[in-house]
Amino acid sequence: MIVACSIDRHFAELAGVMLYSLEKNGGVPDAEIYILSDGLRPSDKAMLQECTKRPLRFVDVEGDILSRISKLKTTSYWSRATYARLYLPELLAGQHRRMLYLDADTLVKKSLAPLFEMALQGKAVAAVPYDDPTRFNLSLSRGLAMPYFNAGVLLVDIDAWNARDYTGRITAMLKDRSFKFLDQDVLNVAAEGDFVLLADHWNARKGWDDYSDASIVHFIHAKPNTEECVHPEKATFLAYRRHTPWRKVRLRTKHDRRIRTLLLSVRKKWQRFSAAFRPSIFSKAD
Ligand SMILES: [Mn+2]
Repeated sequence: MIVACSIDRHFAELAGVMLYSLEKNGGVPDAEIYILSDGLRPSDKAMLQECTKRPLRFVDVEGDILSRISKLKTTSYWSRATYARLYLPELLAGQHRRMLYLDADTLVKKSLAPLFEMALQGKAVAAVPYDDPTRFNLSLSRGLAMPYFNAGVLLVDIDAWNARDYTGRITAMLKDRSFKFLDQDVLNVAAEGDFVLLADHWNARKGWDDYSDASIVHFIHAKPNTEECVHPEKATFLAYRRHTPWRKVRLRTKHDRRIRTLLLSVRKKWQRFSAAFRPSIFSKAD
């Protein structure tokens, strides 16, 4: 079995703390850990490795995957790495039976063993649904009561995923139409009627009175490595963070975030600019 995560440099710190929590509380010492890396530097990888005893398996986003995702829409919070994870089951085909995908902004609080033992009834995906799926279904123009899941904790039967060509269908859909919640929307549409509903404690997002009931905490809004975050589980995050190489790094501020958004928009403009000129260079050679 596999636990996987997909990140760029910006999420390395969160992923590091998540990996520490997985080692400490996850109760699945035999699980192999895969990190899909979009531009991580050797120093980032070394720091991530310090968070866990298990050897991390890094898969760099390059070549075929990169060419498939580089044209898809990204934003400051939906990076290429969020798409790259949709390709993991293809990459891991034939090697493993089941994959638990965890967002970097999660913390493992209890044993994950039940997720690897539960029956998936032949379905490709299991995830925690939203209590009220209305707003998501509205933008997807489909039945308002249809179950809609959060994709930050995703249990995947790798063979079933590949047998139904989820990756291929998802890539085609992302090219064909636009989605408000991008990769999460597209996963929900691809998995319509084909997923198992997990109990809330596997992806405890908000509205919990007592997080001691949660098996996996998911920081969906302010991230716990920021000053503005007031999440009740931020203290747990900071306690775990002290066991990682990020222990001395200061928490991020709103100012840091504004700078990052600005840099991303400059980079995007540059990418668009250079992409506009590239075809003319190659067409001469044809
Ligand atoms: Mn998340």
